[in-house]
Amino acid sequence: MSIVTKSIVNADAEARYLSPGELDRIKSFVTSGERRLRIAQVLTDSRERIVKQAGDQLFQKRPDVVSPGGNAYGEEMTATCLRDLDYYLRLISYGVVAGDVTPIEEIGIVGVREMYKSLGTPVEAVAEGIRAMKNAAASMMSAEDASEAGSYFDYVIGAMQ
Ligand SMILES: CCC1=C(C)/C(=C/C2=NC(=C\c3[nH]c(/C=C4\NC(=O)[C@H](C)[C@H]4CC)c(C)c3CCC(=O)O)/C(CCC(=O)O)=C2C)NC1=O
Repeated sequence: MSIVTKSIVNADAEARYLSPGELDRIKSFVTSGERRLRIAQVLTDSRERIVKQAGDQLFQKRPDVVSPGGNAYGEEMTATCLRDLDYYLRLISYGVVAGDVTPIEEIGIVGVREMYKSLGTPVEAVAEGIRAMKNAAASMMSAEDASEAGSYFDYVIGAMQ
C-alpha cells in the first residue's frame, strides 16, 4: 500500500481528516515522486545489464557457487540464480515507486532465509549479488539518485543477513 492509501485507511478508520503529520509525509512522497520514477525507469531499462554485471561480479567473488557442488553450478542453475537477482531488482523497482519497502518485504523477504536454506542456497551469496546490483545500478545514475536507490538495495541486503 502506498503512503497515500495507508494514510486514508487509517484516517477513515477514525472518521477524521488527514493529520498535519500525514499530510507532511504525503507531501514528501509527492515531491520525491519525480526522482523515484526516474530511478525506477533506470532500473527497468537497464535490468539486463545490471543483472549481468552483478552476476559476473558475484561469480568472481564466490567462484564456489558456480563450481561443481555449488548451488548455482551448471547452465540451468546459473540461469536460475540470475533469475533470482532479476526478481529482486524487480521488487526493488516496486519499492522505489511506492516509496516504501513493504512490497519488497511481502513478496520477497518474508520467509526468504528459510526458503534459501531449504534449497541449499547460501543466502549471504545472494546478498552479495544484491550488493553487486546496487553498485552496477549506482554507476548508471546521479549520486543523489544512487543514494536513494541504495536504501532499497540495503533493505534487501540487511534482511538477508
Ligand atoms: C519474486 C519472489 C521469488 C523469489 C525470491 C524466488 C526465489 C527462488 N529461487 C529458487 C531457486 C534457486 N535460486 C538459486 C539462486 C542462487 N544460487 C546460488 O548459489 C546463488 C548465490 C544464487 C543466485 C544469486 C538457485 C541456483 C536455485 C535453484 C536451486 C535448485 O533447484 O536446486 C526457488 C525454487 C524454485 C525455482 O527453482 O524456481 C525459488 C522459489 N521465487 C520467487 O517467486
